[in-house]
Amino acid sequence: MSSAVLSIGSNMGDRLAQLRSAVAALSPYLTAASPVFQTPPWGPVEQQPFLNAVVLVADPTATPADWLARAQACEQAAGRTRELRWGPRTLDVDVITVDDVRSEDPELTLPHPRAAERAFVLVPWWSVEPEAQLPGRGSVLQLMQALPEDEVTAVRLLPTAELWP
Ligand code: A4P
Ligand code: MG
Repeated sequence: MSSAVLSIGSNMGDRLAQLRSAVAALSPYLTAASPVFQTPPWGPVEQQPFLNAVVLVADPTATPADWLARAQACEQAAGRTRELRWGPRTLDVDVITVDDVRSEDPELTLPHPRAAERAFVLVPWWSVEPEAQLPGRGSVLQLMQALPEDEVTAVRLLPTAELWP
């Protein structure tokens, strides 16, 4: 069995519709989806707030490369163009983990190298899987508690925006 954790985010256009498009495309593999959170932009680029969520997916035959290809297919379907690193995007789908796989490959680094520092990944992930572990880094709850409190509280639940079922 191959199980993956994917982070989905959008800060351009109809953000919620784009998250829903990713969930629809991944629905054959979906086992759970977090609520939607509004999150301040992370990183050096000044830009609009994001909507973020985390989805759990499983497929007995999928390789890590298959999950990356499926993530990128979702981005392309949402009209994603790659202009600026860390810049605004209609849809970003990052592979956070695939089982316990560890990889330094720049094409697919696992776990995602910045996941442990990102409240916009950890808070939604913890909310859908409270016992989750980030391979090599420990529990998602502890990683979340290690972040500055204001970064965690800035990740705001959008109560009316269910993604799934
Ligand atoms: N790549 C390597 N490992 C992975 C992985 N685990 N998952 C490679 C996905 N891709 C991986 O990614 C660049 C290359 O990374 C790909 O070719 C892939 O082979 P990209 O998605 O094309 O470029 P990017 O998204 O601009 O860069 P990067 O480094 O992925 O940025 P991030 O980390 O995705 O950050 N703030 C909030 N609040 N919420 C957000 O969702 N997102 C970003 C983007 C910045 N700030 C944000 C958010
Ligand atoms: Mg990305």
